[in-house]
Parts: sequence; structure tokens; C-alpha cells
Amino acid sequence: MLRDQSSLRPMANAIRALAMDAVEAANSGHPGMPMGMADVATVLWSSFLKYDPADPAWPDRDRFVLSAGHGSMLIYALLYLSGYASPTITDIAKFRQIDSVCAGHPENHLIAGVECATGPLGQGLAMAVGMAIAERRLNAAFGDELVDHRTWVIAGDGCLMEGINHEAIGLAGHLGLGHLNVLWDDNRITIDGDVSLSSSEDIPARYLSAGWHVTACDGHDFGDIARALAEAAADPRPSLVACRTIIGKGAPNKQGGHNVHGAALGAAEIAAAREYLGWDAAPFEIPEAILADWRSAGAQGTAAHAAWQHRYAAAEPALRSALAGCLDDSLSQQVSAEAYIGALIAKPAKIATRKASENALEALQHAWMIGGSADLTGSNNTRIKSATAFAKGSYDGNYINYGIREFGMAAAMNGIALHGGLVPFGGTFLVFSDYARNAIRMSALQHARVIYVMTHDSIGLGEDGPTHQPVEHVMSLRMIPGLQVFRPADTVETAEAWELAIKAQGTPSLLVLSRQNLPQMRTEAGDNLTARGGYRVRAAKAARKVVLLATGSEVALADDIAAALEAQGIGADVVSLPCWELFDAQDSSYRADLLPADVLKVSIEAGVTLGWQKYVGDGLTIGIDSFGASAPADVLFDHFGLTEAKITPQILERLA
Ligand SMILES: Cc1ncc(C[n+]2csc(CCOP(=O)(O)OP(=O)(O)O)c2C)c(N)n1
Ligand SMILES: [Mg+2]
Repeated sequence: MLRDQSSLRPMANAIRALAMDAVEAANSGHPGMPMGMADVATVLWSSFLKYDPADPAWPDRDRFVLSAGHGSMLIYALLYLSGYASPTITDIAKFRQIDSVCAGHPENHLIAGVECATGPLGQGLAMAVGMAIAERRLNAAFGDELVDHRTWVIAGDGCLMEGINHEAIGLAGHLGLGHLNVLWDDNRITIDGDVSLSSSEDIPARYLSAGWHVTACDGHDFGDIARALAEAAADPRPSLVACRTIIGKGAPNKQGGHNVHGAALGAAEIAAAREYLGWDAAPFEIPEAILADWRSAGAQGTAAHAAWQHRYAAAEPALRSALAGCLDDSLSQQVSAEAYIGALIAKPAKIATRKASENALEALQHAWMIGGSADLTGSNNTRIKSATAFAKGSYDGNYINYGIREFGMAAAMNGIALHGGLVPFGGTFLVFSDYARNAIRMSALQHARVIYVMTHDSIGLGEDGPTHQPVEHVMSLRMIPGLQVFRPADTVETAEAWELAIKAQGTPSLLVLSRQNLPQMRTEAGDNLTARGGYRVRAAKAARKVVLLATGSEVALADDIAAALEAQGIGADVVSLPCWELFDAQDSSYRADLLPADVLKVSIEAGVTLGWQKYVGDGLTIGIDSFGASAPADVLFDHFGLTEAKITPQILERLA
């Protein structure tokens, strides 16, 4: 029920005051959006959103996503005012400073009440689609009593204008994610000026055509806002609420203009705003009665939380322990590839690593994993035989047909991972990782365990040609901090990589897999060697002069070269380096043992050579520093000089 309007107005003004004062203190930030959406946010957080500030991790809480992340002061104010332990008023007073959790844009790993990191426009809404998917999946497993929550989003014009919005709303509409409600800050302003400078589309029509429910409200009329939010909550479709607002509302001379978007208001305008709003408290001081109103709004969730705990305690023991296991990730932590790898060793196979990946999934996939592909299921091999589709009306499925929406898929997977309870994985061609790249980066930044299955990893894909042949991709993905990039050499390394990826709580992984068949290099059972990032595949027999470093399909090539060198009495090791990130984390003696200083080191990888110098020093870097070409794979490997016959002489020449 809507609170008394006489208390709502000062509650909303408390948000405005904190936003303008924090931005002023930092002399940096965005007052316009928080001030403009203060009224809508106050209605949402006092009458609709289900949350308990005492327990930001309550699994059945509604998810709140501030997709317009530049308005970060809005969520910091809401969390503080409603009674979360973090951020404190001191954190807010130090907005955007090095020792404050109130970062420039909200970051989920700094503040428990922040569900995801936002700022790259459009991605918050796309992650919210993933959260809404996760909610329906877990609802199908555990029922309304235990899982029944909504995902509320505040998005700006920018979030709706970005291309990813098309992907995200298309998917949400198709899947019928009725628990997803987007509140659009329809202020008709972006940084450069009026929205009409760059856009004249009919946004409601676009959402309607994607299968959404659309309504509108006056974003400064509490009653009208509440009516629209109630309508959104009631409609079985995902909802867009166009909230007509005035950017910077409350700053009497600047409101409504684009200059209020992203700059401090200045002392004079802040004084005028205090006058206009009737706000006479000092900066960062919230009058007791107003704070009490906010705290009582925050405390409303206590009863819902307690009721949920009661239902949880009363649930059937089997269901309760299944939910506990789902939430604490125990199935992932129990995954072991050992027995499966034992079988691989017993019966060596020459298969593509994309097929090896499917086989590994058959052996390792558990009940809380949810797969998918951006319309390349048969190529990415992401769908195990027993998989069933997650679709509108059948939310108990474990496979998502994401459609041709790489960026939308990656962002949705971030949302699924951050929601909790599920381990998402999804595939596309490696060359299209660029389409998804900012979301891949955001997986790492947000500590989200997302597993990317990227197949067709080099010129080895053959005839599709250079548009489809990754060259710079593997190396550029290795540059993303905290992302585990695996390029396994064979069926065993692929299984090891899957085990590591599934277990890697808080870390995303990206599997780079071949289209073409690769011989099995590992023939003895033992520890998960991929866990070390790199290891010796073959040890020199003659006196060691050379160490060959390779990944993926080039490990077998390196092995052939080593054999040719040995035939001439030159000792050569072969080191497989499936994951640089993990190798670099090994102690220095382990790394030095594999990469001794006194030998010629040669890297071989069917991609750009930039980067390999850190391991080979002034040794040889063999790779492809141009785009590929269209031809059968074996012709291309020869054309680009990636054969034993073409590489061995270069090594001999360097040794001479
Ligand atoms: C992907 C991306 N591109 C550009 C930006 C820079 N940027 C931040 S806010 C903004 C304008 C957004 O306009 P709107 O969503 O209407 O926000 P408002 O000005 O109404 O607060 C831009 C271009 C960004 N954060 N993310
Ligand atoms: Mg705007």
C-alpha cells in the first residue's frame, strides 16, 4: 500500500539531498538522474520492492538493478536510507574517493546490496533478464513458497538506445518473463541534449512488438507511479513503465536541461535547491523523522523474510536440502573429472575439442547448470542429450535457445550467475566473442562464474574464411584480468578445463575449442594438469636445447617438431599452456622449471604472436599476424607456415 504522501515527499527529497551533496563534495558524478527518479524510487522502495536490509543475501528478495549506473547516488542513498549496513553515511560523504565503497558506478563486490555492477549502458537491463530467467528456473524447481520474486530495473534513455536492448527485450518477451519490470526514466535528455537530437523511435511500440506490457506514469506523482507499478506487477508479461520525469528535479534553475546530467550543481544552485525543496538540513544529515520513515519502510521486509524462513523451515526435508545445495553450490564443488578422464585414457580418441567438450559435459553437467548457445548449438556442442529447453511455460528446462544475441546472452549469463543458485554456460563462435566482449569483461569485473564455450578457434575452421577465423581473439581475451581463458589441446585437457570452470566460484572461464579433430596427447592418468595452467607434455631425450610452447591444436604440431629435432640429436621439451592465467599464478620455481633461461624457447599458436614474448623472450614466436583465408584447414596451416616442415628449419637456423 502506498504510504502517506506527506511522508513520501520528504523521503524522496532525502535522496535528492544526498545525491546533490555527494556529487558536490566529490566535484564529480551525476546528480540529474537520482534527483529525477527520486520519486519513482521512493514509491518502489517503500511499497513494492521486497527486501530486507538486515540480510542482503536473502535468496527470495526482489532484485533491484540500477541499469542507469551513472545515477549511482540513487542506489547508495536508497541502501543507506532504508537501513542496509553498507554504505554508511561516511561512505556516501566520500563518494567516488579511493577509501569509499561508493564507487563512481555501483559495483556488486563492494556493496552487498548492489546486485550487479552497472555503468555500461544497457547491460544492467540485459543482466536483469538473466536474473529473471534464474528466478523462473528456480521457481520451477522449488515452487512459489520458496522462490517467487521480481526483478525491478531502473533504466535510462541510454539503456534503451543501446543495441543490446534489442537483444535483451526480445529474449525477455519471447520467454515471457513476467516478473521483470523496467522503470524507464523517460526524461528525454541524454548528455548531448534532447533525445530528439539522435532518436525518434516509438519505444512503447518497440516493446509491445517484443511481447511486453507497456504503461506510463507521471514520475513525480506518487499516486500515478504506484498505479503504474501495480499494473506492471499484475501483468503476466514483462513490463515497461515509461516514467515521465524531469532530470535534476529539485534544482530549480538547472532541472530539465542536459547540464544537470553529469556535473556538480555548484554552491549557488544547491542553495537554491534547498530553498525550493524546503530542505534545511546540513549536507549528509537526514532529519530524524525522515530517516525514521525510511527505516520503517526498510523494515517492512522483515515480516516477509520471516515468513519465507518459516516456509523454508516447514518445507519437505528433501526439497529444503535441495535448495540449500543449489544455493551453496555444493554440486559444483563435488564435480570431479577423474573417473571420466580415466575412461578417456583407457580409450584414446582423436576428436575435436568442441566434441570433447560435449562429451565432458555429458559426464560432468549437474542439475544447477543451465546451458545455451547463440543459435550455434550444433556447432558449439553445448547441448547434452538429456537437455530440455527452458522456454515460456516450461521453465524447468536447462537449455536456453538464446537466438543470435551474443551480447545479450553474455549479459544474461552474468545476471544468472549473479542471481545465485545456477551455473550458466553458453556458446558461440570465438570470432564473435567480440560481440559479447564487454559483458565478458563484466563477468570478470563482477566476479561472476560464467562459462563461455567459444568454438571454431582458428584458421582450423577452414573454408568459412577470414571473417570467421579468429586471429587476435585468444590473445585479447587473455588480457582481461581475472578471466580464465582455456585453450585445451585434447580431450583430456578439455575435461580438466570443464572441471576447473565449473568449480571456479567467482571466476569466469572461457573455453576456446577447435572445430577440427585433434589427437589425444595425454595417455597417462594423474592429477589435473590444466589446473597448473601449463605443464610438460614431452621431455627432451637428447641434451635439451629447445622448449616448444603451444596451446590447443598446435600442441600436437609442437610434438611433431620436437620429434624431428630429436631425430637430429637436438633435445626438445614440449610445454602445453592451456591457461596463462593459472600458469602465471604458479610459483616461480615451477615456472622456471618449464621455461629454463638457457634454452631457445619457441611459441607456436595459430593466432597473433604479440604477447608470447613474455615467455619466449628473444626466442621464436610462430603464429599468424594477419587475417586468415578461405580454404580447407590443412591447406591453411601450410599456407600460414604452421607445419613441422616449415617450422623446424627456422629453429635449426636459430640454433646454428
Ligand atoms: C555503453 C555506454 N556508452 C556511453 C556511456 C557514457 N554515458 C553515460 S550516461 C550517458 C547518457 C545516458 O543518457 P540517459 O540514459 O538518458 O541518462 P540521463 O542523462 O537521463 O541521466 C552516456 C552517453 C556509458 N556509460 N555506457
Ligand atoms: Mg535521459
